[in-house]
Amino acid sequence: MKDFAESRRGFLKTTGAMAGAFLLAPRGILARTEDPIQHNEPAVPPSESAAADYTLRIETSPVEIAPKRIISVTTYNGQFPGPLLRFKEGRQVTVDVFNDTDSPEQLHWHGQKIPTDVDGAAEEGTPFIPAHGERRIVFTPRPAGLRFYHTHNRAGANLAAGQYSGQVGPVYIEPKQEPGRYDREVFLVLKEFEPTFSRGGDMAMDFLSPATHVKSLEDTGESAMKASIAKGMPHGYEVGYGSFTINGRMLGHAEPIRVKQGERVLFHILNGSATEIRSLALPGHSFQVVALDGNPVPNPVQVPVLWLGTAERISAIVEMNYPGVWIMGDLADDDRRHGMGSVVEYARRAGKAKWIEPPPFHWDYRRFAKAGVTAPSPDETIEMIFAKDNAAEEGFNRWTINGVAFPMSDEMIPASFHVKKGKHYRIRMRNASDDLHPIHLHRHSFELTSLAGNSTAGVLKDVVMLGGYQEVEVDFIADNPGLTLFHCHQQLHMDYGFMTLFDYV
Ligand SMILES: [Cu+2]
Repeated sequence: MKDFAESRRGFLKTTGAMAGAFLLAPRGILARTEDPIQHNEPAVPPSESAAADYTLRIETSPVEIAPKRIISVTTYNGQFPGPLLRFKEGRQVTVDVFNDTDSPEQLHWHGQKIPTDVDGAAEEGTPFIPAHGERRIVFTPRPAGLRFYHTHNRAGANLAAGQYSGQVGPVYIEPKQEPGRYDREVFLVLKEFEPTFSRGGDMAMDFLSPATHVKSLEDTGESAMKASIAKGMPHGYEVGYGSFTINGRMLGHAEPIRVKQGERVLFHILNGSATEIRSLALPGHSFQVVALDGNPVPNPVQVPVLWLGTAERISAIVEMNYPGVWIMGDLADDDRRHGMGSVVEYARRAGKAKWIEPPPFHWDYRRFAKAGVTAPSPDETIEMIFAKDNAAEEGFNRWTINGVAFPMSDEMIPASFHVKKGKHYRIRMRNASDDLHPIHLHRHSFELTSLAGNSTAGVLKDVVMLGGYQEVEVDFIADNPGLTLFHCHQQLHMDYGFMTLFDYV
């Protein structure tokens, strides 16, 4: 926890952002090479021999998630989460990535508008970091805000691979101006470990609002499922977990987040899960949501509970005005009891941390949107329908976009959707399955423009939760040429077909 908390005031008092990154660099990051005095100078491309700004080493390491409870996972720099990387918007960085494992790896810079050769997705043509090899990655980070990095390998049936591993770390790209006034920042990475396969198991979904189902999608999905079950097929595999952590420690086994009354703490929260949706509440407190997926929201309102789909991020300010020792935890009792929480401890307060169930609350992205505004019409609307073939792929559900499952292949696959630079596109996504999908577009941000038939505007994201039998529309400007991956971020779904490519024509 210590590595991920820092004093904002202290930070501002030091010699600047780069010096801050140096002073606060968690274990495992090489010191930055620039002199902080130089940081107003234009970025100069480093020579091949110059030292990198950061070094990441992919390696299998023991991680102690609770005293004497040690798991072995693939990590960045032997730690979980991977080190917090602080970049400055628009200032070029060099990252050396060493792969000490036996498999080629991909390191994806989630949420950044960067070129395909560094984005970190083989499907877009990014070169692999070879097994026992290395790759130097040079790019100019943007946009500002909370991003992250993670492996983009397919896991398939291998629960030690892909994002089931410990290959997740936060990125913070310093904006020119921070949204909101706060005293300090705390980064939280939510992540489960010890995955196992199970059959069935229901995903929480009734938290999403609006809850309107599309009858035709429901009819399609339900009849496909009935036909499959009638043929004697079991439900497709799902994944469950043995342990739950925040910043790699189970609830009760980390240093508490120590706060003072009246302090305003800016939490940067990342759902680093491979497959799960997470929630978070802090008894007696509310969260003022200032950014979603790193992008400032038009309407930073207070909410009692946060919900995050896989790969979503929330930046929220909590005013510490309810002294005590509290569990900030997931609403799912079982997951919280198995570790999904952190203790928040006020100064001069002691005792056992308390959990209080928050009042019922629905998660609605529209709360944070521009009131009364509708997005302008796009140049083109791209229609997509998502469907599940129950247990169709060796017991796993196979997923399709417009009837096509993305092939599991090492070959480059041609793009299915084509865009022109500078044009404004709308993707109309219709979910003919009962599962919730955290849908992600690489290398672009999108604006939420319709949620379950209700128009909205002003919320910019790179992942959106699409509820079962619901429809969502997002708009994006084609402003970053090159192959662009679009997929469900649920590892089991993306690995079994739920993926497609855009190209620029
Ligand atoms: Cu999905």
